[in-house]
Amino acid sequence: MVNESRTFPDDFLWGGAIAANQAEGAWNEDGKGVSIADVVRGGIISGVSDKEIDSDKYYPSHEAIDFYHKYKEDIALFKEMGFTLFRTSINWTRIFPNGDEKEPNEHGLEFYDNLFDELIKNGIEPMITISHYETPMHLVDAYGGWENRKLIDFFSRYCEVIFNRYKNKVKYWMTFNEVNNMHKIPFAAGACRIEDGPDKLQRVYQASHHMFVANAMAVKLGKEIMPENEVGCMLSLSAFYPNTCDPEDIFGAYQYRRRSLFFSDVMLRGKYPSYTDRILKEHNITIEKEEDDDALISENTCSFLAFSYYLTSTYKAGTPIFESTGGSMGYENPYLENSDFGWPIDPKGLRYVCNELYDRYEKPLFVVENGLGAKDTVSEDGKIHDDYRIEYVKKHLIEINEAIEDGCEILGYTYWGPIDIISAGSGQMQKRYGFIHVDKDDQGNGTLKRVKKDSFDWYKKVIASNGEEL
Ligand code: BGP
Repeated sequence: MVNESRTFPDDFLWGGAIAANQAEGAWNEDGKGVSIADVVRGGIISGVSDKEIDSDKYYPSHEAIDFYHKYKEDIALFKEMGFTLFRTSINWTRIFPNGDEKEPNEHGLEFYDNLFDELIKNGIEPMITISHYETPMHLVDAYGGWENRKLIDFFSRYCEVIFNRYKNKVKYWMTFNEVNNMHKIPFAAGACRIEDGPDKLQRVYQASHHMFVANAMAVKLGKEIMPENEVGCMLSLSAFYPNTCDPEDIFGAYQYRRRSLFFSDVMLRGKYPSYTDRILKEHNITIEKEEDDDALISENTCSFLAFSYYLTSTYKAGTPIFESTGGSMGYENPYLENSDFGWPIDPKGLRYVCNELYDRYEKPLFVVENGLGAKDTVSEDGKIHDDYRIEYVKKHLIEINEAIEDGCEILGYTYWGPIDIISAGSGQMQKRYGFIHVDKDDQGNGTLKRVKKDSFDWYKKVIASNGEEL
């Protein structure tokens, strides 16, 4: 049954989400250090990373859409759409350029003060990802990224500084963007150079453990410094379906799902789940822990679960579950259509995931990423008629509403990429998500001018009616 009288909770939060490295640019201004995203040609998710920055080469994060200088203009547009919340990340390297300094960079702190003040002045609450693929490069080179336990201290110091500074401006915080991507993209998610090979899983699980301890430290610091605020975790949680009703496919899909849910299990339930031991044993993994780690993790669980949802995949028996790096793109689903970029579009899957997660954790959910990356064209009238994007968002919002009716507590929705930004997967501009077009091409040429697409007015109407008019 589909609910006809759509109502969202009165306090449902509406907005958009970006990441600093995909939007800000100004990669070396005002004392900012080099982050992992800044050394990558192509996207941080799949691009080639350089050891040294080569001035002849194009690095998408270096200018991005220049949000660093244009944020006032962009926030005015977000306000016009009626955003009540805006998710972005603090770029770690603006605050601690190398990551291991004792004292933060005041210029970086000031930038985020100004950005948050501007949002708040316009009635928009900032929501912050503490680490969105922006670990300082120095922490990779000198320490090996999250494989090194020392990162827990550096991260904790960073959290301490930003919590103290912004506690009155930011209520919702998330520790690591898509932390479960440690398996798929360990460089982006965990700042470690782990290649496929016999020791891969050992290294992934050890680095993840350090991130779990760091996550718990962040929650602990959050409780001490800003008890009124919330620290959540963030995962990529597109669903996995069995490819057929063959029990091998069904149980395989279940296990594949656990590879991801393992992360939220630890951070929300506060302990390594019961299925961990067998995985560790079968893959010869030993996680080195310090004495207090387990207690810290159990006493400091996240208060909400934020996640990204774009697509669904299917699992076919025989696909390696733990050994492979990839795995987000499964087998084609004949019931679904694909986006311009080959991502299966599955609104119902979002209702499925919300229910799955709420059943499992009974903690508030936050849909902090969902959107359509498409090849937009500017029409002769100078406008962008993106009815396909409206269709995509509308269908997903209907399913969120259904999930709320099902009993799931969902705090809000931040559409991914309300303004065109560079793609994390490819580094390109042509994969556009925005309700606002930005004039820039894949080589970095363009005026950076902002133009409203048709979806802009549509989303404005949605927010104004609190989701009743879709
Ligand atoms: C998620 C990331 C984002 C983002 C989004 C869309 O994995 O958290 O940073 O960009 O995916 O991906 P893409 O930009 O590759 O289309």
